[in-house]
Amino acid sequence: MTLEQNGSNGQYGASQIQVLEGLEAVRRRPGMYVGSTDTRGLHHLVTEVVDNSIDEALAGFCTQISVTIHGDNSVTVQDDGRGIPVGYHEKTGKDALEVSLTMLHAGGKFSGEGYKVSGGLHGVGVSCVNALSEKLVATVCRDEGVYQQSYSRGIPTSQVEKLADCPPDEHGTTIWFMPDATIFDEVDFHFETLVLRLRELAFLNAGVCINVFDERPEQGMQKQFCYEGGIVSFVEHLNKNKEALHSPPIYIDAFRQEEGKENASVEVAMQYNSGYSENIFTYANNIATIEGGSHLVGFKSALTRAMNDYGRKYNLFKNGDAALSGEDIREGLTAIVSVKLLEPQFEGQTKTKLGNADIRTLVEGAVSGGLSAYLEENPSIARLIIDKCITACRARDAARKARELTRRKSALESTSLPGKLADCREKDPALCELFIVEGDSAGGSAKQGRNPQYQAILPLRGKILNVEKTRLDKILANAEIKAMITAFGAGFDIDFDVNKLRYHKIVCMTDADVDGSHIRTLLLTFFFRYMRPLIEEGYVYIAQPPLYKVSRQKLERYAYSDEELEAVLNEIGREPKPAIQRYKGLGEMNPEQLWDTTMDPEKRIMLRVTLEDAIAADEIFTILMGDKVEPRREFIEANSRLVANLDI
Ligand code: 0RA
Repeated sequence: MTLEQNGSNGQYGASQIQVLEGLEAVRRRPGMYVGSTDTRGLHHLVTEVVDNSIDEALAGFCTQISVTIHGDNSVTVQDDGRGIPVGYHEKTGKDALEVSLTMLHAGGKFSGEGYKVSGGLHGVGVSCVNALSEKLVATVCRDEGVYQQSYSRGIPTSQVEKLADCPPDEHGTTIWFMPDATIFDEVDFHFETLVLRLRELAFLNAGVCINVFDERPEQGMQKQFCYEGGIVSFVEHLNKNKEALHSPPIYIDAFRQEEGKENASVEVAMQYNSGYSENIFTYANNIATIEGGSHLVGFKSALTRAMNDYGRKYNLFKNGDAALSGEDIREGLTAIVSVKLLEPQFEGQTKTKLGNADIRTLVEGAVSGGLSAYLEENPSIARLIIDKCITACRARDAARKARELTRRKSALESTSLPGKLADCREKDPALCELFIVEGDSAGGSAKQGRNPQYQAILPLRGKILNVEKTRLDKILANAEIKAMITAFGAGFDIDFDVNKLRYHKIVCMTDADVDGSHIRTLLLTFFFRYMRPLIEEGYVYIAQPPLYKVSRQKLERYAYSDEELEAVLNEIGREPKPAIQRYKGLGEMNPEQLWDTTMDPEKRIMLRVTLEDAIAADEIFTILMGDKVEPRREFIEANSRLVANLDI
């Protein structure tokens, strides 16, 4: 290292040693500063810089941020904030820009004033990004000049130079950097990863516009995120595939002041939908607090209290002293709780639980007051919501009773097997197979065609319930569902115990047509939502009945696809005109044929259902079986190949 490289004034003084020690610490233990050196840590570099721009926005000086991934995998973050200060810095004798980019925690510490709440997960500032970049160039437009300085691995490679005049109305900071490939395991940026985080930031900071560009030739993507509605838009976005009960979402905000200065704020947006799941996301200083914490506790208790107070005040509960539980009140609720505070304490296993106790009081007060006022001002919406909560409460009660009933039933197992079930003689589950058959007539064929030693048959009448659109109590009241639960013998939902399963092969045997594939999806949805271990353990199969029978005199052949039909015809010859029968349903096969083609372990083809990615599967089932038609259509158009292979 040469002296020229060491600083703008060429002095190797105390502050310079401090800088080198700081940068060295970051480079030696990058995980401490950006979390990790894998792809997460890499993307953290971008958000670290963007967080600084967001701080400018929160301070009221920045409205536009753009992030560009260049063709060489370097990144530029540009904003129209005040610009990192430039000029002689007394304490260090260096340029303030150099100090910001090379000294740890130098970020916003200049002014001491202002309300710096962001600063990212680790709050380490741009200097860490600099230390972990092979090259970085900072360009600032302020005080009528465009200033620039370059660095390599955190060490300046140029002086701060004035490049041009900065037009009077312009200001801002541009950071270009190339991540250090000797530090990160992987230096490829993923557009989608950045998009998710940047969209979240745009939602959390109303009015800040974030543009994302991907200049890499094979990508060529551009997105803009700009939400005047902030977290209200966020909630609308989360509910977009659901049916909202009221519009717009409820919005509440409040802040706390001490000695005339704001030191904490809370914003809440919430909207009920017709579904049954609870979706509450909380943030502290723009960081997702996945483990919850004081703000979440404050929100939940205020919500429960405000709803119960309102219901009691207007006599909406049948039983005068009835109270709704928090769970009932949160059914079908989508909410964002976002707090900003001066010194957040992050606790918990992954440091994503907000610890600051005083924030609970702030959130609780704001939500209590804000929600009560909203309910008073919007009586018809209030009634709609309370009604939904009461229904949830009754359904929960009914589900509890139904659950107890199935619990008791499964204790009596053998005597309570469904009447429609033709069970097998074998008792070892590992050897037993259960065929779930569409329709009573196919059920009849299967019962006659099976090997009763180890094959059981359960016929289902018509379409089964779509559990995605049905509440627990109704699901448990459904005859076909009840028959499956008792036949399987392993319970249901939270009581499901795969060790009690009576068959290690559960085979969905449906017609090879659209209805059949719909019924199969309904069955898989039910297993996925309420008996997931069944799929995880690989106990679920899909039978493959043939599509065609080709016969010529005594010769009989089956084909399971159009390609196979061609092959069969080529093989046996088309000339003496073989008869081709297209099976429209299992019911068209006689017992012997069904055994031969679909059930005989020696000859049959069965597909085992596997679970590659539970989150993706969750999304797919929501889209395929949920309420909204449009996302389903879009999904099927975009993934028609994937849907065809869904169960393979
Ligand atoms: C220190 C002080 C001030 C702003 C910034 C840093 C700042 C840093 C970054 C990083 C990316 N964009 C940024 N924009 C600003 C306050 C400046 C003042 O008081 O004028």
